[in-house]
Amino acid sequence: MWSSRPFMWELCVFLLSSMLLRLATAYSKSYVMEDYCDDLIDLEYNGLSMVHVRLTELGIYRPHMSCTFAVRAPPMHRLTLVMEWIDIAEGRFGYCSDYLAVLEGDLNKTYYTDNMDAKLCGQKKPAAITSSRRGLTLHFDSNQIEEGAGFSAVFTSFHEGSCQTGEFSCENGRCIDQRLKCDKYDNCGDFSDDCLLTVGDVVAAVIITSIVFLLIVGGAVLYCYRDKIKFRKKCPVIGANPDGVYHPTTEPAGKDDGATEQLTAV
Ligand SMILES: [Ca+2]
Repeated sequence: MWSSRPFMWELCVFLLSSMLLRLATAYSKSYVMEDYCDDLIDLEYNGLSMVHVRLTELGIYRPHMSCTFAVRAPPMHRLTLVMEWIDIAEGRFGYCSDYLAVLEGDLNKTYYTDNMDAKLCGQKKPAAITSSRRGLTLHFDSNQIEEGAGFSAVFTSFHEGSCQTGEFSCENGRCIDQRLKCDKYDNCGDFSDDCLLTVGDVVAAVIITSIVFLLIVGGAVLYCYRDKIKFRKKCPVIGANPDGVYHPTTEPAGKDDGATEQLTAV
């Protein structure tokens, strides 16, 4: 039991340092779209493999909003766009009063393609969207009538062919950054990089288990120590007085005095 403690400690240190290293080398970044209107996020320039974007941090988006946000993948790469959730006000008769448009290309040259819905609204998530080139652009527009919460989406850079070291091979044949595996986001577009537990979940579980283990061991040590003290009190050392304190044996006070008296009489 005691010999497992160093191992647990080393495992905790390893997992924590791995987690800190992952955090130190950022490969993903979150953006609030309304703070980056008309901006282009170049993944290669920023050293990113994934971009998480949310329309607004508020509970509801602003009326009369018009905002464009673009992402560009590194050379020889394309983009997967996965909508996490969407809540955009629908008009009557299936007409989108507010809408999100997903367009091919970056800010300078955008266009609709057949594999994308022209305008997204309502609360139904579309299937994963794949760019045919390096760029994808989001354009959001709202009127003054009614608003929703907006949307949250994930852009992921990928390439096809042979995956290199440090890349994860998706079941759909795409290669993505290995670090995107088990990060709770569907980066492959087919969920094949998903896991039941994320890296953060595993680290948290190990830390909690270690704390519980140390508490149990510490409690057991304290319990035994307390029992040891009780035992000593119940079973005093042989030769000790009932008060538990040992006193050196001394002759009765009057014995020496009597001997002295006899010698004096002689
Ligand atoms: Ca993922």
